[in-house]
Amino acid sequence: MSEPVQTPLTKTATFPTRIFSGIQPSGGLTLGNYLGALKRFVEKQDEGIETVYCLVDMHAITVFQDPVKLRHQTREAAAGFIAAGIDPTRSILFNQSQVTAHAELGWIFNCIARMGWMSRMTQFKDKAGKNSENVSLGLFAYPSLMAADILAYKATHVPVGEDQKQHLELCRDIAIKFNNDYKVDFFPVVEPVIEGAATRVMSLRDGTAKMSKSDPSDQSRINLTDDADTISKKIRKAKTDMDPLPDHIDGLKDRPEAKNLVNIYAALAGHTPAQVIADYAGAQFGTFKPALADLAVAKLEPITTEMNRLMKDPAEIDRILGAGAVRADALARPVLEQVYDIIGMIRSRPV
Ligand code: AQP
Repeated sequence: MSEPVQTPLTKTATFPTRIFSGIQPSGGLTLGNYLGALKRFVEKQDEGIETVYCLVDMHAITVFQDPVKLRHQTREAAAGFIAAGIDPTRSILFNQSQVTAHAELGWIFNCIARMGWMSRMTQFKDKAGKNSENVSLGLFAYPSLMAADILAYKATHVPVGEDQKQHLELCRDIAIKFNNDYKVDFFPVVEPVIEGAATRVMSLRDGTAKMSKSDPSDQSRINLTDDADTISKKIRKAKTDMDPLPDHIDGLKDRPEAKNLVNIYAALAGHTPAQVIADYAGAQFGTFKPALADLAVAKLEPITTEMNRLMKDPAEIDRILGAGAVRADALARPVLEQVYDIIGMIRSRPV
């Protein structure tokens, strides 16, 4: 069966096409991160587009991270990127805190973004819950640092999962306001790239909640570090309803758990959900779940095995991230220096 059609990227008028995206090392990578983001990152790299990928460790600390675990998770995420197909000689791969332009531009964008814009961010509301007085200021300012991540590279396209759409709209608003305030055509207005059958992978325990690395229940997600047996067990135990799969895609409406498993199957197989339904029309979950488990193991096991191999040499991972940071800095620093000039900061330190 054929792969779902990929939409060609629309070229912006004055800016060359450049992709930027990132993932927080706030836990282990999940199947959601893989299908919604990482798989797309690899595709864009393989299409020959200039790609800059970042482990956003400064975003991760908007919620407290144990320092030992954060270092481990950052290396593990880097291993996940490489194991999934990111080639650090073709893509730039680094961790955010090694390129200080992100934090510097993030501050400038804190002075561009409006409180009202930030207050409307649903991810902040979801993460802060009823505790908004007690969460970090960084969590509130998260989208403005994210805009800095992207715009420090004048990136034009950002592959992400569905949940990041609102943050990217804010990034566009920041670029437009900066350009208008300073009467320049300096920052591109970025395009989100939200593609594939699994732009929003849901929890295996609740088809209405996003699969997330920080969900307290490990059963809710598939981690890229899970072994074959664990993946199979989690899929077989995934919450579903009692009905067989429908014979038409419309039959998945109001069946969030069934829809989620079909979407995961489609994304892993490179099919559309309609093709999966055509193949499994009328099948019971007793048939569909083992097929999905086998497919998930076949696709994920090679990645897990390679991650484990890479994690045996943490110094090599650090070297790759350091080399990526040098390349990233060479792109971001001149952009930032121009921003300082545009906004009227004196830059007179002897070099
Ligand atoms: N469930 C998901 N389905 C599809 N895409 C997803 N992404 C995350 N979860 C899903 C995409 O992965 C990229 C990196 O996300 P992130 O780690 O920066 O932040 P997040 O979206 O907040 O991911 P988590 O797993 O939920 O992290 P925590 O629990 O730390 O908040 C993004 O492109 C995102 O869309």
